[in-house]
Amino acid sequence: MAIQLISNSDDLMQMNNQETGLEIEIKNPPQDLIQFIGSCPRFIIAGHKEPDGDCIGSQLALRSALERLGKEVVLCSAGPFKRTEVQSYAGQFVTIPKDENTVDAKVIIIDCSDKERTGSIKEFLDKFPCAVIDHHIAVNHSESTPQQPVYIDENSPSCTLLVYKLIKALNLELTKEEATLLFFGLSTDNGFFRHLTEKNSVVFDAAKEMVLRGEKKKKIYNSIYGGKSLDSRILLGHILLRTESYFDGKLLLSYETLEDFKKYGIENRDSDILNQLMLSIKGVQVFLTIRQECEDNCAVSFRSVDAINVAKVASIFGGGGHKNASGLTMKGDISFVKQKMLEAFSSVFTD
Ligand SMILES: [Mn+2]
Repeated sequence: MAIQLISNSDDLMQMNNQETGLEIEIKNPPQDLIQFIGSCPRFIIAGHKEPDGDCIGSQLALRSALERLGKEVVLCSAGPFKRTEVQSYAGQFVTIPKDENTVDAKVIIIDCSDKERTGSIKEFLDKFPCAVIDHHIAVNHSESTPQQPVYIDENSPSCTLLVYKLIKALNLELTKEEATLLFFGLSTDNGFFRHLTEKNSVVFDAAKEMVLRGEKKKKIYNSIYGGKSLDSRILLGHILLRTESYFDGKLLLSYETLEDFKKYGIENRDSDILNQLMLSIKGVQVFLTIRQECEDNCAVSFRSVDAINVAKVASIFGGGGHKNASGLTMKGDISFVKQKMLEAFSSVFTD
């Protein structure tokens, strides 16, 4: 038994679940999207810049399904493919496709609802009718229409789960390759099932099918968590040693300097293991990393546990993401950004 939520509000969602103890239902694909796919023989499937396993897994699995329906598909990404687990897929993507591959094409954007997040390919994508499939909290997305179908469900733990539902809605059975790619994306975004709750049994039902049909799970686990460099562990050491504690240990903060960035690059970042280590500390509710990526700009990443909604804090500064995982960029150096972040969180922890 499940309830269909009619509100996008996180707070209402939590209240409903606390009161009823029922499942969160993941939305089904809108008919607009099914028709959008049916009406066109050629698609450009694009994702966000700096793609992760969920983005790549969704794009590749959807391409496979659309090709089985007889469509021509080209995969676009602005890159860079820095994460170790996605590097082997880079050769299947282009930045801008050849003209002959885009005649009368339609675009499907995956794992981001803000076109800016597609990076350098945004202007190219703007020339085509465009659908969106995403699971991030979208502040200003439009209603689904036949010209611009929108399939967004922030309750979905991964974009691959929405692609899974779409493949089903297209009356296709998963192939082994699709099941593997969908599981790869699902387990990337939910930290190999660490971030789910007992309310997510619907997710396990989908995962069960992916597991039964796909590759060995140990292989997928190793492709996500193995293959790291020694430098990535040394960088982790630097970041751990700089950790500062605020609000009686409820918020931990650390930072990566411009020197770290130049020396180790983003390919040696391993945010997943860093966040996991910090959030496992007793009493910690928020972990915040500030990364100075150029002289006057920092990227900030938030992770939280339980009720703290870090997407709300990120949105104050024009950022976004999920309730327990969000981020933003801000002009300024580390000490300036740190000050702004502590001010923002002081109201969270003193309310
Ligand atoms: Mn995702």
